[in-house]
Amino acid sequence: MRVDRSAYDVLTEDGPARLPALPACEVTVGDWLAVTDDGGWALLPRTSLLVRGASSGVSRTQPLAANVDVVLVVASLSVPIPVRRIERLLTLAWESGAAPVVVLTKADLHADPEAAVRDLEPHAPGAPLVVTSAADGDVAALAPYARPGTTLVLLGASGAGKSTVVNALAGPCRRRRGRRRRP
Ligand SMILES: Nc1nc2c(ncn2[C@@H]2O[C@H](COP(=O)(O)OP(=O)(O)OP(=O)(O)O)[C@@H](O)[C@H]2O)c(=O)[nH]1
Ligand SMILES: [Mg+2]
Repeated sequence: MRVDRSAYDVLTEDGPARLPALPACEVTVGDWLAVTDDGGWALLPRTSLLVRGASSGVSRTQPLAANVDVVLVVASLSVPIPVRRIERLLTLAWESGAAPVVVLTKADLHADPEAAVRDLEPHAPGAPLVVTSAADGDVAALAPYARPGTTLVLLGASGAGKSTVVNALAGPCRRRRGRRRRP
């Protein structure tokens, strides 16, 4: 769940635990570890790995998240669309092994969201483009990409609307779980 220099916060069947970090081992958020009762652990194979800096040619790359199924590249329709940033994040997502989806938020603040989609389409080949207005909780267009058991990561500039999308997606899940719980 969280990686510090000296320790990892992990979630086990018995609840949260803290494991000592090993210097040479690049564990990251989303990794699955096989853990023994005495605190030993081993890193399990990954299905995907998001890495910062992989395609920009910098010498030191930094793992961001592992085992992600879908990367939501989030941008706001309330400001000019950051096309180059979206292209960069799409590259990062494709290289990770996860499936990218472009999410254009704040449709309520844009006169013609469909025109914005048409303009962006040539810059996002192979990635679905989804328009949302998450402030009023309307993220229905994301339902095909946020099925139960799917792990999502959201990338995008500060203020793009990532947390608002997460809250809109998580709200109904929390209510469903609550109803199922037994006394
Ligand atoms: N009108 C409108 N406002 C929105 C929408 N989505 C988000 N906002 C507003 O935009 C602001 C930024 O949204 P956040 O969800 O906090 O953005 P963020 O991407 O999580 O930003 P950081 O956490 O700083 O990276 C907040 O004031 C939201 O209420 C939307 O669909 N429509
Ligand atoms: Mg946020």
